[in-house]
Amino acid sequence: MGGAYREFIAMITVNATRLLGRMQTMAEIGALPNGGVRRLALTDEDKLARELFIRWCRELNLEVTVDEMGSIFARKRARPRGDSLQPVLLTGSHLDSQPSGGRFDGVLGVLAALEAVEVLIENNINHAYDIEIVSWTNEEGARFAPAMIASGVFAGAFTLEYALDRTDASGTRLGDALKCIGFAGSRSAVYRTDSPESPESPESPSLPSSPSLPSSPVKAYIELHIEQGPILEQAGESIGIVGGVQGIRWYDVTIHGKETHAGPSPMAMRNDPVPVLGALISRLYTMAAGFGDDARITIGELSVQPGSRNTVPGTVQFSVDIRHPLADTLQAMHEQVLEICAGDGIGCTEIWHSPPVHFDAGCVDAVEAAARQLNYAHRRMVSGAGHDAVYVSRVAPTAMIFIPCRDGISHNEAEFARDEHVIAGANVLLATLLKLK
Ligand code: HGY
Ligand code: MN
Ligand code: MN
Repeated sequence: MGGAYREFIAMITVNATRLLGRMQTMAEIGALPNGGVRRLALTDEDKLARELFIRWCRELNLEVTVDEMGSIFARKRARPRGDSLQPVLLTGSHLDSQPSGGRFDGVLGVLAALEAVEVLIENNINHAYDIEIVSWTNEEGARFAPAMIASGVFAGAFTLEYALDRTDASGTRLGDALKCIGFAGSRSAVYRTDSPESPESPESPSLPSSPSLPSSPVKAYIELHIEQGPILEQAGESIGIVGGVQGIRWYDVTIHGKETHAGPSPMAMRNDPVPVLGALISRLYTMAAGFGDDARITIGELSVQPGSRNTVPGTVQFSVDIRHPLADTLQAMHEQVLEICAGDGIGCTEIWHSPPVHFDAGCVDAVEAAARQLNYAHRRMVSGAGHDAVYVSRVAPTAMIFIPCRDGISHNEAEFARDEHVIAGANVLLATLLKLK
């Protein structure tokens, strides 16, 4: 590749107006009154977001397929086009959100990938590998636990059957919700480089009718995401070179009591689970604090049955999310959760374990070289949040790119990233793909 062409390539940047415009259009789907979004996985809002993304992909003549977990893939063939499928450069993130989520979480990675591909098309840039954009189903785990379940199936961490059988709070199966929104695709959801052709299921009208593509070797996976924490903003840096993700473990805890009237029964005669809840929560938070500044604990779901103010509860249920960058420490925390949440009338089930991961050094270096080439202030860091890149890194060289978000706030309607950082992240993604192509 001649010097002049190399310079031309190095100068290419994304179309800021187009990317920011698409981010805004996508944010209108499931928009909430305070600037956030509610697009829980496989709801009608998620369906609308999926269909909008597919429309944009097909306007670029990308080959769109949907897999058995409903993840959407949009492929740009290598240029010059080989006569068979080339190894693929995979890039993307997710479109589903938290119940009152932000409009950047996940969407940034999907739409920046779309923008990068459009820049390659309009500049007729050659690339030896096919480039495929992916929007993973149910990254958040807010409706169907665990999180990152579709990329988990892709990487063999979960069986397809297990994933399709997950149910939400109302008892709806993930597999049935997929069918209900017309995204039960039939491209293999499990990453295999030799998967046979699997025609899209004709009965799902909203599925793209293009021929399905067997998966092909993934040369690399690069995901752009907001940091969802305060580090980059506090340091005044624009780009995070993400070398890994901390470990996560999730539990469901149930405390059994006995329903009775709130009035007549003397306190000593009650079997009230709420005082037990108070003691457990205090011990769990004290435990986490004992593991230092890198330890995390969150109780995000809490429910009381039957949920009447003048009935002593029969049961109390709550979720526990613990995190730590070090596997051994996370294991020690895990053992203490089980010890604390043991006892008569207390049930504790671990429902998810995502060990800490370290990304591929070559991919991480490529991201750093791209940030340096574009003169963005940057730093290497570990992600506190889980991402689909965690599971994809089990089967393909992987790295992530972060941009700052205001006050480190995310999973909150106030989530916000500055235009200049959105564009910086997309430019680093484009430059990284150009280095890997
Ligand atoms: O839980 C997480 O860290 C991610 O947002 N699913
Ligand atoms: Mn996310
Ligand atoms: Mn999230």
